[in-house]
Amino acid sequence: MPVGGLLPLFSSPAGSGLGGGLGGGGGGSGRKGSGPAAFRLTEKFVLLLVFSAFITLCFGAIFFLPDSSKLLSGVLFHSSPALQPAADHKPGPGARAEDAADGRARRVEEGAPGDPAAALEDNLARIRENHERALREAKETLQKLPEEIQRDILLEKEKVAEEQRRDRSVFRKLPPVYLMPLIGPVDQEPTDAAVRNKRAKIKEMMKHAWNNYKRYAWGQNELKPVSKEGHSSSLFGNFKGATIVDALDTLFIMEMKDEFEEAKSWVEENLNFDVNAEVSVFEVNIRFVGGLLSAYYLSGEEIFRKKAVELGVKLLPAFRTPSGIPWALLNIKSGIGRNWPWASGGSSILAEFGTLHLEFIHLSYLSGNPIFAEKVMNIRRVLNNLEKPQGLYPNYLNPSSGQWAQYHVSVGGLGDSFYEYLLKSWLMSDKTDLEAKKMYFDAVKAIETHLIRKSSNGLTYIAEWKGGLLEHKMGHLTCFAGGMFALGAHDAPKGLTEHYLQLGTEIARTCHESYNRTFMKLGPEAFRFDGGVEAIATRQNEKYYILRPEVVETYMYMWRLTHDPKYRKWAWEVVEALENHCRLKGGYSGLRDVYLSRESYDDVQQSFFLAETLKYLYLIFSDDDLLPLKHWIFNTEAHLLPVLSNNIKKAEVNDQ
Ligand code: DMJ
Repeated sequence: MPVGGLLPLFSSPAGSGLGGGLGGGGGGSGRKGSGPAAFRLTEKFVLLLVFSAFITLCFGAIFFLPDSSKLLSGVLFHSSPALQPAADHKPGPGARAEDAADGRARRVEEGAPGDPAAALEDNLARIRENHERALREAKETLQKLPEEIQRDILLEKEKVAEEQRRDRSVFRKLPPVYLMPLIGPVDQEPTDAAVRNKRAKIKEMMKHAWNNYKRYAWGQNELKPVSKEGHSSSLFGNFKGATIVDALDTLFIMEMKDEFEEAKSWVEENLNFDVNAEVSVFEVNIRFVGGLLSAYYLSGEEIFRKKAVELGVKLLPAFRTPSGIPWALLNIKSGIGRNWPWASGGSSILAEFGTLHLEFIHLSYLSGNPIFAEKVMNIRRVLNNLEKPQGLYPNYLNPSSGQWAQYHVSVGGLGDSFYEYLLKSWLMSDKTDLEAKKMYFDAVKAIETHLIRKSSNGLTYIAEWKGGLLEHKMGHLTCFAGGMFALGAHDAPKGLTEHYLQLGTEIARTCHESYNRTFMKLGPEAFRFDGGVEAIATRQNEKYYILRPEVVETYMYMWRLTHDPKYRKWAWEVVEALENHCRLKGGYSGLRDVYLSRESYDDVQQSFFLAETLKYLYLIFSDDDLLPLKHWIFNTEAHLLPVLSNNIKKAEVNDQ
């Protein structure tokens, strides 16, 4: 209720979201006007709406301003006489913005907007505007008769169902598609025996992870290696087989042919999207759509294309918002979407709606239907039309108003893969998508100015920007950015190629340090550069490691682009640490605290461990002719998509 209850206050599709649910639950038209029982039900509905509006009014500010204390402290902070430029940054007690309210000496980050009061005023204006709109919509709904509300609900449901029927029929028959001759999906063994052995070891790790999943959790989403049973996170709703779909291309590349065949058979016989499931659009896109597309391009097996397009069609109703910015969550059966309730008053998240582009362009290419590309090009148009604070992209966007919500900026969680997809859109288009290129380099320039800092001992890190103040923390997720900077370096604006390669090198080093400064030699979820520490997690809830790939991802790009042997050395350290601390008889597990000398397991073998971590490690110990970067793009889940040279024209977007 708290989630759905807030939704009608935003827009008509959202209103239909709750309405659809209630209508269905209440028995729909069967009970309409059939007596006092039905009247009580609609009465309840009206009460629910009033209650929702009340809750929103009372608690809206909490959603919109979870960091309001920091903004306020920013105001005090700004008036402090003890301001110093960022270049003098010396982490230590007192460097944190939270302390500003205590009246101790503080500093404002150079390049942050000079006026936090204005930022606060902006945020408040946005809140006011959103609340007023919410109230207006609630009032309009309340003025309707109960029968009218029910009729609207039914009409909306029918409309969604009709659209879904139409979409499905369009895609039933897929056109012939020209598959480019693939370069490098399989390769020769490395000639150097030591490298060959290391690569063989990583393949053995994949076998261990796969065999245990097969033995204890076959068909489920993920494996619990301690309990030796299946695990499913709510991200996938009732979808099944996340590990199978995520692992397909790694199995192919490692030439695990029998395993690839059994995975393919499972997809043919069991992968079913006709379920009543509320899923994360982003997760399903990067893991399921991405995994199926990649398997199709590598193997040429038609079943993977068919399933990818079928799933893509199922995701289309997520875009039914006033701005076309998709919902984060979608009920695949009803086509009704909503956003995470914790996301700045029900906003959509940059890293989620900004991480659909690569897969959707390929869906249009493979289906011959431009609709997918149109959806993601519209996202880009909305973003391009918005003013960006200091050239930065905030993490939250209201899909009803098409305006930014909170001013939080991050290259880690909530923002990360949006930047990655800008660069990769440019590369995947065979360098014809100049708009993506410009957006990427403009964004990186702003990030460098406002978020990237150097610690007093010379470690470069990417901080988080909150309404103009910096939080000197870097997430494990942010570590992918080293590889991204290096990958984009070649096409950087004049004179900046070396600079971006260097930036990639420095981020890789910082992330290596975050691993090296732990007992387990595996990095924490987030590490800080304040309170006298550098690259160390200081909060208990940031000390875990869940088999994430971002650090080895950066090593992979750095290795390919520089061939500096230290990246193979560092990658091997990760292999040893995984073997020493995460490997169990029943598979691989994440760790609750990487600073302890004794393992405490989280009991989850994440599907991305097979899709990404092991794939990147394997590539580091392979020759460059296995999947050359010139011809292949890795989606954010490390699934492979070929560069669409001239063929992209066949799926060209009608970008009205
Ligand atoms: C993966 O699912 C993807 O890499 C995503 O972009 C971010 N998080 C996980 C792995 O950490």
